[in-house]
Amino acid sequence: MKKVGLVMGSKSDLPTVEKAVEQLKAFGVPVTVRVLSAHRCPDEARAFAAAAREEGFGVLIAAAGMAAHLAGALAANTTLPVIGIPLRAAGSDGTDALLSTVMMPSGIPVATVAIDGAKNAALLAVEILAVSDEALAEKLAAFRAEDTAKTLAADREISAKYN
Ligand code: RP5
Repeated sequence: MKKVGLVMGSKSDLPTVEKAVEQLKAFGVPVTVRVLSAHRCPDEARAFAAAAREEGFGVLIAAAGMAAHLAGALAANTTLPVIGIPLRAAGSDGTDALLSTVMMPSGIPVATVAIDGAKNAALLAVEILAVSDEALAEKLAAFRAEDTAKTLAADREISAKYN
């Protein structure tokens, strides 16, 4: 199976990014986790993205806060799909990172999830890999069915209490 490369701009991003790592591991998807900043170590970030396809990655996820150029900088150096997670950061509600991540110029796409949307980033990465992996697609279907069952159980509980 292709690997997911999960890159964060700073170690301070880890508490949010860990949710994506956990979700990928729950699906049995191999993940490599790195700290690579578009601003503080641009050469290393570029090299990681440029070598990613050859090294067996199928999708990259980039999480960054503030002037969040990481996802775009990785996307500029690979034709693998790149998913951006804009993050809240100290003194920022995340809207700066959201716009920095989502507003890519034409030709270099970044699939951007919600602010702090680490779980959805992982699920989107799994969906991309599942396009060519039937076993993974079956796991996704089971995950959705479980989610539906939980919501309907909550509906029964709330309906019994209030209706
Ligand atoms: C971004 O700046 C990082 O992704 C992080 O969200 C933010 C702050 O980084 P630190 O100053 O905490 O290292 O590049």
